[in-house]
Amino acid sequence: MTRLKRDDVSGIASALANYDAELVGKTGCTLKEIAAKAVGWQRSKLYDKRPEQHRQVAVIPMTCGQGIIEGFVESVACIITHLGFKAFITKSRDAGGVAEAAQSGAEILFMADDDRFVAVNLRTGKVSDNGDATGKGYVAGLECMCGGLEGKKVLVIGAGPVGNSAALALVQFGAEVAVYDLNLSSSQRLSRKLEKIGYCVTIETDLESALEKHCILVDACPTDDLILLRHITEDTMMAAPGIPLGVQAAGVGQLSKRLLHDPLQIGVATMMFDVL
Ligand code: 2YG
Repeated sequence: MTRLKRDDVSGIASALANYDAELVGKTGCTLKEIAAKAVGWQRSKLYDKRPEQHRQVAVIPMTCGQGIIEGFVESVACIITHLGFKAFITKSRDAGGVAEAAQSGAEILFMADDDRFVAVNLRTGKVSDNGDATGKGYVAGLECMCGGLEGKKVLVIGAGPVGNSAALALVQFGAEVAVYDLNLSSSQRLSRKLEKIGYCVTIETDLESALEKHCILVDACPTDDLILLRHITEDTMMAAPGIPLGVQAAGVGQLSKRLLHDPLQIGVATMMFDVL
């Protein structure tokens, strides 16, 4: 589980409108449309039934473990507000923040300690975990960017919570999925899990050869400089939820509009729709 740093989140709030415009340029969809698609909303539902504005969303700072990340709750609240919901940051932290949120009539809570980042719907009991939401949110964005994934070969790099969620979303979009993880047993666990629900996932044991065979990539691992310039062709499309970004700097320019990567936006937006 990668822990964000202050610098990872410091620019999110001020650049959100530009980020969304960039998303539309890459995928044809807004952040809201990608998040809604990730949780199975038809586009019409998004525009027919505007998400109730009165839904109060409380974002609660948590001081446990390694403590507060400066700018984290502010970024989360800003992303939620950008989607059209009413979000506020509780004055109190930890249990006091939960109590303040409940007493102020908040229906949805967002909070993160060092192990879990969750959204909770107090009314329905629905919970969304950031890892799960990030995986399916990025795949929804990739599906828009690729103009569909039916029958396309996609390589998932990293079989952690994000990679598992991404692999499931990919097979549900009809993609042919392969997975690579440094730890073979993680790949085997992912493959067995999807096999149980009727999907076949190829296990790649060598990253170099896997990258030669795939041009649509989901980088769901916390390793930088994994994807080098020589791995990138004009057909490469990449969804990169992993932090830090796994693409070598020169490769980022090469990929330009065919790379999805952000520290929080897609994951938080998907969590919001996941608990509605
Ligand atoms: O309330 C706070 O400011 C802190 N307790 C937040 C701590 C968050 C720790 N977790 C992470 O930094 C990441 N797992 C968040 C999600 C990264 C996006 N994939």
